[in-house]
Amino acid sequence: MMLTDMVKRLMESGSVGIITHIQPDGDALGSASALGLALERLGKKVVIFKNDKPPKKYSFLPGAHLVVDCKGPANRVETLAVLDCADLDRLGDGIQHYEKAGTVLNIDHHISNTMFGNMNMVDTNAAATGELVYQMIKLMGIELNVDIAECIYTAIAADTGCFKYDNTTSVTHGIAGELISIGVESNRICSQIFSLRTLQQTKMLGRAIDSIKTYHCGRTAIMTVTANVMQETGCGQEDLEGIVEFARDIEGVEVAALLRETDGGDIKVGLRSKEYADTAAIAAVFGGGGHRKASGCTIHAPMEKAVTQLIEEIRKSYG
Ligand SMILES: [Mn+2]
Repeated sequence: MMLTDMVKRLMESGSVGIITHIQPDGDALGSASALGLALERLGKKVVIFKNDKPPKKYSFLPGAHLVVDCKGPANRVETLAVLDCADLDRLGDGIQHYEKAGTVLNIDHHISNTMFGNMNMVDTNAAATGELVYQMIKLMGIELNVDIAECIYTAIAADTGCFKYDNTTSVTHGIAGELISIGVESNRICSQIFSLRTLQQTKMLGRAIDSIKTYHCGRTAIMTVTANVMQETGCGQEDLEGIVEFARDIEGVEVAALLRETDGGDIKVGLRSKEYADTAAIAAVFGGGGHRKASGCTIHAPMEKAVTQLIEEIRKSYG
């Protein structure tokens, strides 16, 4: 499938719905807003179906006037663009719009995508779905304005860790360069989505860093956060985003993990590696998964036992 065919389909559609995955991230939200604003400029009737509450740090994104709750009534749209969503489970309550839609366009960059669309464009070389949306908007012949550029920039910056992760290519930088020349303030967006923390989140970061223990001659770093600490700091799960990277970034560390005790007593684990270790394989032992350098799983055991089990699997992964 070519993006040109998808763009042709969108140009022929009077009404277009846009939806992304549950627990939306910057790529999902930025891509949806960018495509929505572009289609609006073409005179299309556009709605963005909001799936879950977006993280507050993305509330600056333009295009809020297009957003409706995905739990609302499913009015049939001629074409539904599903963005950054690997499979239908990830649509949550949005599945009703998928079932009612005329043509479904599946636009994504996850290797695990199940090709659920009538038209599928899954490009695993794209650093972000935002790169694909950028290309689509170009094919529509729309001149980018600052609002659309900001959405695309946010999408790409979010999925590349502000151009640090190894999915970042010369294409990524090329697009980013053009967006900056249009007027995107790169420093403001990158600070907003990666550095900005509430006081509570900063206190939590302190507690998590304080908990770090290293194993395997310093190659493994483990952070633990108990349900008690969550309560004391007043933090929720979303407040822990990115914290594990402080453990990974320690000199000499290859694998880092953050273990969080849930109210139910299970342990949620986030794993990161620096260069070579396959954290997806480690997570898979516990029924989880993800990417090579970033993955997650749940361990059904008390904290101490979970740590013991996890460091044993991490040790095995060093061979
Ligand atoms: Mn993405």
